[in-house]
Amino acid sequence: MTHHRGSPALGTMQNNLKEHLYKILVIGDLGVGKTSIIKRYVHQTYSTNYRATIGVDFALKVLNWDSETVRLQLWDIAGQERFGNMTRVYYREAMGAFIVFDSTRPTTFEAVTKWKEDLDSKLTLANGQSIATVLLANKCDQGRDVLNNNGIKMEQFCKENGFAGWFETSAKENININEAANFLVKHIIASENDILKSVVPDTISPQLGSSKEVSCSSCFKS
Ligand SMILES: Nc1nc2c(ncn2[C@@H]2O[C@H](COP(=O)(O)OP(=O)(O)O)[C@@H](O)[C@H]2O)c(=O)[nH]1
Ligand SMILES: [Mg+2]
Repeated sequence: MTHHRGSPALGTMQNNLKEHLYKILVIGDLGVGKTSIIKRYVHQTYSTNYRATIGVDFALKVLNWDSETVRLQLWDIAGQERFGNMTRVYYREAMGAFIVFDSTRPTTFEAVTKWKEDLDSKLTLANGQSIATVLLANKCDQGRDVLNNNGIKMEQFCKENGFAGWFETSAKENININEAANFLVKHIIASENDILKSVVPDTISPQLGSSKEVSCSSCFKS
């Protein structure tokens, strides 16, 4: 039986270039520079007074990544920082996060673990891992009291608390923001590959009598 079908719509044809869209959360205490970092990264601007609009704000950054396109959807928060936590709905489907503190204000560093715990308790990847998270010590142009005085080795702190790494940044002087973002994207892509590996085994061996069906096996039924 043959169906006569019209030619496939050109618009539905896939090109070879892969596109990635990643939701990235930017969290941390009030005034640490979350909005400033996003504005610097996405719009190349800096201002000393961003009005705290209540709610959630988005900014989109497009990167060329090894001949592929990576779109980063950066989620800013405003007005909810004082609660020190966010709803699951806000975190949903994020693939990466920046947790920001102000390197001149110790209390904002103390809040970092609280933010990390909130994030990890409400969001995990399909393989049960937490999402790629990078710690930012912002306002490094103003000083690094927190880093100098608390006696904590940051590498150690990152390891113990599940951060992929950390950067000293300045939204004001444009220091390390692109570097931190590239680092995060690298880790997001790695975690995405991990998920794919855990979902699609390298070799598909039929298991007789297995009650567990690999959901994809139906693709191979004739
Ligand atoms: N010196 C300095 N000030 C900054 C930096 N980033 C942000 N700020 C200032 O810190 C204040 C709070 O920044 P904002 O982005 O609104 O913080 P948010 O509440 O985390 O979004 C503003 O006055 C910013 O101009 C930075 O890298 N260096
Ligand atoms: Mg803000």
